[in-house]
Amino acid sequence: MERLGPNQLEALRVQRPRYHRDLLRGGIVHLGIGAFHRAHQAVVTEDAIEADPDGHRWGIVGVSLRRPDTHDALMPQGGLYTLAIRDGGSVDHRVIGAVIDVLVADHDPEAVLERLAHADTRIVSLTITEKGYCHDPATGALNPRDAGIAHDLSNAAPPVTALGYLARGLQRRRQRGLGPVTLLSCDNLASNGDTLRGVLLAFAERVDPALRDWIATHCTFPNSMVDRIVPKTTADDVTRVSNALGLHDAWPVVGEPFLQWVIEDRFAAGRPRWEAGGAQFVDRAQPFERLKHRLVNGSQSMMAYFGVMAGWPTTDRVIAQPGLRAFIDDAMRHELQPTLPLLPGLDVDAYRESLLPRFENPALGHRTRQIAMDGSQKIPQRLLAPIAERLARGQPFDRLALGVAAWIHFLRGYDEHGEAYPIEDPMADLLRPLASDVRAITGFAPVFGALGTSAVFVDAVGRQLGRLRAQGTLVALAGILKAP
Ligand code: CS2
Repeated sequence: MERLGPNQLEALRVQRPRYHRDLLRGGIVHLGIGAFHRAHQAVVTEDAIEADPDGHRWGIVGVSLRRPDTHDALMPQGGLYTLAIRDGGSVDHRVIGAVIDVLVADHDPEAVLERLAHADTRIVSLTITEKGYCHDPATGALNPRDAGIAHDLSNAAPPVTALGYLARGLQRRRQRGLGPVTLLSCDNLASNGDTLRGVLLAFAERVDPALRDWIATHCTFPNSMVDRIVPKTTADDVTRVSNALGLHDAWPVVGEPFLQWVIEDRFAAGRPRWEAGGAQFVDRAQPFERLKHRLVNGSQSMMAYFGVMAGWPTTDRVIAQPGLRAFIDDAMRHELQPTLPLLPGLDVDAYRESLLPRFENPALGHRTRQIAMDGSQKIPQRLLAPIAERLARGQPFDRLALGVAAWIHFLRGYDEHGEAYPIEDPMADLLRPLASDVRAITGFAPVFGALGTSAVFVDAVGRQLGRLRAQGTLVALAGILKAP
């Protein structure tokens, strides 16, 4: 089968770029060009380029820190790839053209630094996953003990962390007298822009206080909420998409129809007309972040740990269990939704009701093991923050405590059928030895913070963990459904 590439665009029978790709310039540098970026921000950018006569300024230069796989798959295709939107039995294909180059920092660090310091670059966006911020998950502050940060602060070249690249790239911009840039985090962190600003300024301060001040004055860090379920692309997806296209696409992306992007409109050097692709601009994104991190991601994490332990490999299989569906619905309705701030103009009940159908989309195959990764970085904003708020108000939180207990249970490394799985988490080595003792693990401050000192919290999690261990997931869930 012939390979997808710029020469085939005219003949494609699916939606394809409706603009002159050769005019595109790299206004955006995106760190962490994984499937999520390619199915979310890049698609909204594609719409913006098409809608704006001046849109060619917003081509995307993607950067992978270490892995060459996206570069190796996309560059022989001239940056083109297919987005397959799957909803139950229906599928819709679109070839996206917004990515003009992919750099691999490990192979060519100089090219990445030069791109950050390029006059065309106006936005540096990030999907580097939660752990990429090298922060203390409980507080959001930079963790100077992180091995990558310690390496990058020691001036050893080249950098190994995203923060190291950002600081060095911005240092070059400053030295060259280049204009400001916007640093746009698109990761699922609480106040993601503020968190990025905090860790980057703390890092830059240690490099050179004048650099810190330059960044604080010249760069903006809008908070944003991003949402689209994008499972890891499988070999089967590659075959199915290539067959549908009639051309071999080495690395398409697969996603659900739903897409949401809520961004604070604070851009230092302009931005694409992302509204054309459905992005929503607001003064404050944090209320939307909370809505999403708690209802969508909090539910997903709970489903993931129950699913891995009980042997349900995908979220649609989890939600197909009657007890599970009722549990997630109850947890959202009674324990998560009541913690949300006011969201003027949003029907939160309708939003919540739309989530179960998204989780049970059978065409996605969203793997519970994928979501279960990096729990130490996810649990704080997804489950612990709402628990802390309920605890402060004297409200019950047994369902969320069961969710946290399921994560701790998962850390033992084998499921209820005895099958072992790897714990993929940057804090795995620290957490695993603590996981057998609820007091020890909840005392682990980088994840639990002050919540770990609450006897009410520790007892509640301990009770649910005891039930999971003694009775298994299904019985423990049935028990909590009967609780008042
Ligand atoms: C998931 C998210 O893997 C995970 O942690 O919870 O990737 C989730 O699917 C997205 O945030 C949905 O927008």
